[in-house]
Amino acid sequence: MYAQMVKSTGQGVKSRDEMSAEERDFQDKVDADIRIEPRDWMPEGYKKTLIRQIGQHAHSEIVGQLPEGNWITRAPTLERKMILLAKVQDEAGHGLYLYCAAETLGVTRDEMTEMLLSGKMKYSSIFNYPTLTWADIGAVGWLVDGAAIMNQVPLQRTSYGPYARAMVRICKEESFHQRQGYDIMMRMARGSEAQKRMAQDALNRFWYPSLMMFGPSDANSVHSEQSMAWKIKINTNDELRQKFVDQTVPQAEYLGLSVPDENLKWNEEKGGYDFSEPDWDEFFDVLRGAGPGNTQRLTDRQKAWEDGAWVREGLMAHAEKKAARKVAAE
Ligand code: FAQ
Repeated sequence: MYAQMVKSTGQGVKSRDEMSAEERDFQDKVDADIRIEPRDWMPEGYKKTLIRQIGQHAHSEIVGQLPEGNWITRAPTLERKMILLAKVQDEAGHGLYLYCAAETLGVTRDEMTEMLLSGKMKYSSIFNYPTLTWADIGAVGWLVDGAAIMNQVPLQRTSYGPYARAMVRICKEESFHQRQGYDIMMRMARGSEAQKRMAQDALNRFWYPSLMMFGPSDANSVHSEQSMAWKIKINTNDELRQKFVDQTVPQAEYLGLSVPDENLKWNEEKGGYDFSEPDWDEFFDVLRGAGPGNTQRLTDRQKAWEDGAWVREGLMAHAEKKAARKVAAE
């Protein structure tokens, strides 16, 4: 049933006159910042958009474990290994809170996983880029978690209660993730010449993919207008991208690294940096499945899903047996 639900909802926002009485009441609640809870009436489009966004977000957390998990066995010290292990486990937890939040909307985790594996649901473009060196783990924490926080802090005020509540804890943990990444970068940037080169190379490769995390430019965003009217999104993609650049450039300067953008320049008038757009053709290629790591990521998720089948079957058999015993006892 979910297959038909994932279709884009970007058909423009209804005016008040076009809304039904139920839709108007719903919009009034959203406008008054009253949280929408699972049992409340909600428009089908609101539900679909939430399932798409929360599901995609959950998949991103789970797939996002792969590029970092790859480095657990190669972390340079025991302390770094423990920190990275904790971070990767946190990402699994984030995926679970988010799957649970999506399940309150009537979709199951199994359905969402099958949609991911068949390519009908997405995960964040960023996780299709490889982590080639230890400095990349620093760059992922600093830039990728930094971008994730920039996007997720406002989502703590999103209109759907279970999603907003999941975000509170996720944001706290993401702050630790960002900090540990910056700490790795600081150590490398102040290390040997070779370490500094690795740090700069990681920044060069992760800068533009991190900017892509915020989604296409506002002019090409299909869902923003409606999602913002429903307060599923609080800011536009370009607003958050600008905030991220403004926050991150001074951090790069403090590290003594240079952002790979010749057009980067402080703009006094707008009170923010002018910067180059990412290569949007590359972004859409990655979304279509042609990024450097798409095939590997989905192959890994497919294998994990198949390897875990016996656990799911065992749990189902146990639940069925328990239910049958209960019926027999009644
Ligand atoms: N990647 O109309 P819009 C993390 C798609 S969590 C892939 O602007 P929307 C933690 C979009 O789905 C990172 N697809 O879409 C971590 C739509 O296609 P559709 C994930 C993308 O939804 C750190 C189409 O393009 N965070 O990193 C992307 O209004 C380290 C048109 O775009 C979230 O998911 C993309 N980057 O805005 C874990 C946050 N951007 O679905 C491990 C919640 C756009 O119609 C290690 N999500 N698309 O086929 C959001 O805030 C929004 O969904 C946006 C996109 C802002 C991502």
